[in-house]
Amino acid sequence: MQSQADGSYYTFQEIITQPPAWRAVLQDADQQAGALRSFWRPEKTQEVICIGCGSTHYLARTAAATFQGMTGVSGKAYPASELLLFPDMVLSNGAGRMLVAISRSGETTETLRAMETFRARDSGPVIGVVCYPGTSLERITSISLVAREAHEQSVAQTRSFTSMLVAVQSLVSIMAGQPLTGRFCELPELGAAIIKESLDLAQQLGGDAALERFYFLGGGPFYGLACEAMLKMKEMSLSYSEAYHFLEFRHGPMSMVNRQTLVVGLLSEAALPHEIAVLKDMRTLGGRVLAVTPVKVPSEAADYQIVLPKGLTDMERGALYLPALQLLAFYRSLHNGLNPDAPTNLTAVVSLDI
Ligand code: F1P
Repeated sequence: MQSQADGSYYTFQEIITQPPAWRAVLQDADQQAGALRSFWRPEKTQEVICIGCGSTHYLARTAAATFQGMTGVSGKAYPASELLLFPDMVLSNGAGRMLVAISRSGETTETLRAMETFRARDSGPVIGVVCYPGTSLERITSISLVAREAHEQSVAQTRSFTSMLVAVQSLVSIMAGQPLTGRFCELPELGAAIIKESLDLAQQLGGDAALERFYFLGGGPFYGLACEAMLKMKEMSLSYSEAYHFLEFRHGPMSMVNRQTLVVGLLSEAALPHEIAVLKDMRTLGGRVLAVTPVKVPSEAADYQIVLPKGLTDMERGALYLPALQLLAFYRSLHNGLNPDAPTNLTAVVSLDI
């Protein structure tokens, strides 16, 4: 059972109020659909480059996979600093690029300078995804999606991350010529139900003193989300946590699996049997397994499972994986005697003199 004290943390409040922020994003994206579409010229666009820093770099990874998966146009993701410091490694010769710059604050120096680097070399559109209106980022973009209800007091991104994810998915749907209708638009209701369902399990595992290591596995559009879940665990709770692609985990990292390990699988529909096989192997090695999954998996593959609602594609379901994993990090932070609202050594925005 949750205690009243949980609700006194900004982080907890931001995690549980994600669904209304997603609803606002869906409404705004729908209103901007015509304008957003006017920047999409598939016949002229050879590549979509997605950038961000930290959490938003991981979001960029999911964004790039989603762009390519839904439009067929090449999607690549980089930390903003790579575009800034190694532009020749990021921008190949030839025209036809679009840049998607993602930043909660819209003020992270590396992201702004990287956008200027792109602008100086390429005439393609620059699309911004951000949580505050009127930022420095917006001034460099051709058009921006603002997740206006997703701003946060906390340093660690939770509500902002999933809201910008929904913004990116809306953007890709619009550009792929798919109207924002159907099950995708029910994400807010589905998310509220998942948060309610997963609270107790997240609290139980977050507070489990027998667990010492956390591994997050995901592939395709879910690799970026696995990285984000890993980062939440580190930032909030200073715990040992890593993220891998599912099948990569067998190539070395699984030597770390023991009885003190929780392996969290973010399962896809596309690769489900292969991912289930990895989880079974990890249980055989003595690890404990939490599966966040689009369909129920056999009990040999998972000690715990959060089964996500049906009717969404791998490209649409992403936001539903994260609330339980954010809560896991929140409760691990409390278990470790830390303040989840004030992660060690971190500030909300990294401003550099460059
Ligand atoms: C991104 C960032 C992350 C970091 C932390 C605070 O800023 O600095 O790198 O992990 O969560 O935010 P932004 O460009 O998205 O505002």
